[in-house]
Amino acid sequence: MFEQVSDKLRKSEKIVFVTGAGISQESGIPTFRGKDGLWRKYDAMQLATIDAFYSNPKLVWEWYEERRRNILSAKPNPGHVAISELQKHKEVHVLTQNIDGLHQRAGSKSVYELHGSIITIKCTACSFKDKIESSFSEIPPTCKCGSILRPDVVWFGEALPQDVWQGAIQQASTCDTMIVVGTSLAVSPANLLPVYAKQNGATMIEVNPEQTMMSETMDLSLRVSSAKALPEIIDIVTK
Ligand code: BJW
Ligand code: ZN
Repeated sequence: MFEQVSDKLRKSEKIVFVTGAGISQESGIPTFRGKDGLWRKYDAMQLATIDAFYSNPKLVWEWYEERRRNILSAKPNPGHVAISELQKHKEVHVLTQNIDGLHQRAGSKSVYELHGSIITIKCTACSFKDKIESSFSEIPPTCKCGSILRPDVVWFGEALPQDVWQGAIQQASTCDTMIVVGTSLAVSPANLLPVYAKQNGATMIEVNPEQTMMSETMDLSLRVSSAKALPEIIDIVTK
């Protein structure tokens, strides 16, 4: 099985990664649903919905500011770096649910941020959008138009940015191999991306120490951490 999949991987021209919080876990960024996951400690409905934001913007902003500090002090790990190395050999696209920007910092060029970015802010009323350059003098920060600013992330009940989502479907539907890394696939619609790839006959590989709801449809499941597995996968491709 492993040899068969390795051979298909070597022959693949276009490889698409779907990544989640698990790939950044070894950079010191907590996951959501794992043992030390954020949703074990915090209530998602009080922090990651627009209603929660409007009812207590200060609380939500403080939570994102703390996470942003942690993310900015984190570094890409060998898993992120391996994916960017693969670009030298194959057409590679990364469809990520992460908001941490670590794929880009590792050098990946084609990254689709399905759930937005913690490094960007947007206005709740006008079209203002910008990167956060420094810390805010007051929390919650306000826009020049007088309305409240929010992190440019996708909360529960909100649509994904449509251009990003359409691009991600296109890449997933046309890849030879899809490698699903560090995601529980518990959240829709991102968890449909492996379905699009499978429908197109792609070779499916999963990198996750735990089983997921798509495990049974995978050609190969590697039950190891991504910082360990991804450099080995790159070795196979370039051998
Ligand atoms: C390792 C590892 C290592 C560990 N190496 N692996 C009922 C009520 C209300 C809504 C819904 C409902 N049913 C369904 C919905 C829809 C909802 C949803 O899916 N909810 C489910 C939870 C039930 N989805 C939405 O609301 C989405 N929007 C939507 O559907 O819009 C419809 C719409 C259309 C048109 C108009 C309007 C609306 C939006 C989803 C937004 C998700 N947002 C969050 C937070 C925001 C960003 C942030 O603050 O960070 O995104 S939630 C959180 O989950 C975050 C993540 O991106 C996302 C996915 O999590 P991920 O990455 O899979 O992490 P984990 O922790 O779940 O898994 C980590 C994995 O790593 C584990 O498997 C580990 O084993 C593994 N691992 N160490 C490799 N070293
Ligand atoms: Zn504004």
